[in-house]
Amino acid sequence: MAKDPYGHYVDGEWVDGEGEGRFDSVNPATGETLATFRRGTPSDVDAALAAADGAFEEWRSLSYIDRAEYLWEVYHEMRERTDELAEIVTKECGKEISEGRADVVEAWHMVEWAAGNARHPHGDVVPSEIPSKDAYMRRKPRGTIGCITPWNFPVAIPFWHMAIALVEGNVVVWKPAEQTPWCAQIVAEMLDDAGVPEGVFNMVQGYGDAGAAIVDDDRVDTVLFTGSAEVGHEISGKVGAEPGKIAACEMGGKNAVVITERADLDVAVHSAIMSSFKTTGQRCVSSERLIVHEEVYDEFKERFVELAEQVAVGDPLEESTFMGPAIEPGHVEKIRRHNELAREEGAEVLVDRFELEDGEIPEGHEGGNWVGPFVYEIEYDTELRCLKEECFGPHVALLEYSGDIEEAVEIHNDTPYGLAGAIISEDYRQINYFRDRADLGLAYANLPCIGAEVQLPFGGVKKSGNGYPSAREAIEAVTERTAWTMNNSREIEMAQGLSADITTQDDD
Ligand code: UN1
Repeated sequence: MAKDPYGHYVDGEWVDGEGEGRFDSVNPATGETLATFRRGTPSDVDAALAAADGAFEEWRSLSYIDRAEYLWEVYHEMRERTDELAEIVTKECGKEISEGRADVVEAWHMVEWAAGNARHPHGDVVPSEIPSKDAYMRRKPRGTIGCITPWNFPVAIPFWHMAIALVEGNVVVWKPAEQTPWCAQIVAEMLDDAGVPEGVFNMVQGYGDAGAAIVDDDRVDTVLFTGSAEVGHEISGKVGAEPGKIAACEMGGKNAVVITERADLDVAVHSAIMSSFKTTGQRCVSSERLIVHEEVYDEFKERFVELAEQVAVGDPLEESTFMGPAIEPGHVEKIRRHNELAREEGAEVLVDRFELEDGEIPEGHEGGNWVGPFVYEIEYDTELRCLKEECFGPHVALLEYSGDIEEAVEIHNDTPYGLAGAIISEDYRQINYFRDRADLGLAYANLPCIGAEVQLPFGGVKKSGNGYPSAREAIEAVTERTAWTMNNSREIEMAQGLSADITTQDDD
């Protein structure tokens, strides 16, 4: 069994790897070290890829249903350990405990979906012009899938990638986020407990150099990446230049909630607070813009500001906490820079809880990465960087608009991103206009713009991604389709009226 400092999981073994480097898992709410891990190197990735390569033929030759059996084992273990794992998620990434639990629940939902899907039809029967021809779609696994996952959903997102990749017959090399290696260790232990055959699943702990070694290697057929736009665009640029290789990337957003003159303001305030501050704004679907119609602007602003002043920041293990800490000190600095940028660009600051009051920081948590809501209003201008650049924190702009829903959607679409968004309105025409014209992959009405369920496709447009990192659409990224046609007759007959006669010179 693995011991501190924890290592990697390669070819069915817990290994130390080649590197001397170590790194710690740190509780963001206290600054306390939770465990120490070995930092993987490109040569550890090389060993993991060799193991994966060697395991592929045998794994792909199992049936979908047999492969899924291993995932059902993971499902049962994870479900039974929900509360224990929820606490670990919360300790390691700082999300308050209901979010820690939701992360684990989302993970076993994804496993349930992928393993259950093994018994569902895979593909279509397609008609042919020729009655004696059968045509249908089949799928083949692509081979080795490199998975690179973020810290903010340290259990759920790895399973978005890996559950589907494995059931579809692929082998996996996974590089988890360096901020949440403890969660990754437990995910690897669960796959080991399930008896997944050697080499089918491999994990290398570490930083970006280990991730880059996965992306660069020719043995990797698909890279599944969820994380920052900066890294994701680098990956998709690199992989795009390599024929036959695919990168499915899900990145950030500069998401918005549109609140029209027909909004129910109770729903609006509730949705906006959840969208902006849940997970301390550290979801890729979190909202950093609230686009509010002038007729309801003042009332919405008053109510939103009042609540933003009061939301409970504190110990994430307490049920009464709404917002836990930011992930790491460097991220607090990033949030500070975004708050300053908004100020420099002329923001009228309405709530500034960036530096929390002494009494707000729970006892024994002085070493945590504390940061509270920052709310500002600013006149919409397409030149403003603060309305385009993702902060990934509890940082949100109020923008007043006048006119029709068309005006709101124009402001909504004026960012390079397009991941998630919501409209709050009682008018179905406004709602449908938003649904059809807002540039995004996940659209909500009269709801927060967070909290997607696993059976829906998840992913965005524009700079947010190419739309298939999870659920149904991930299957596209980890399989190849074969359009299969078989002739049941002894005669060869062609579609499109194409002649099948072979004429020879003697025929003249
Ligand atoms: C993310 O924001 O990084 O839709 C992932 C949600 C979650 C997943 C979010 N199911 O909020």
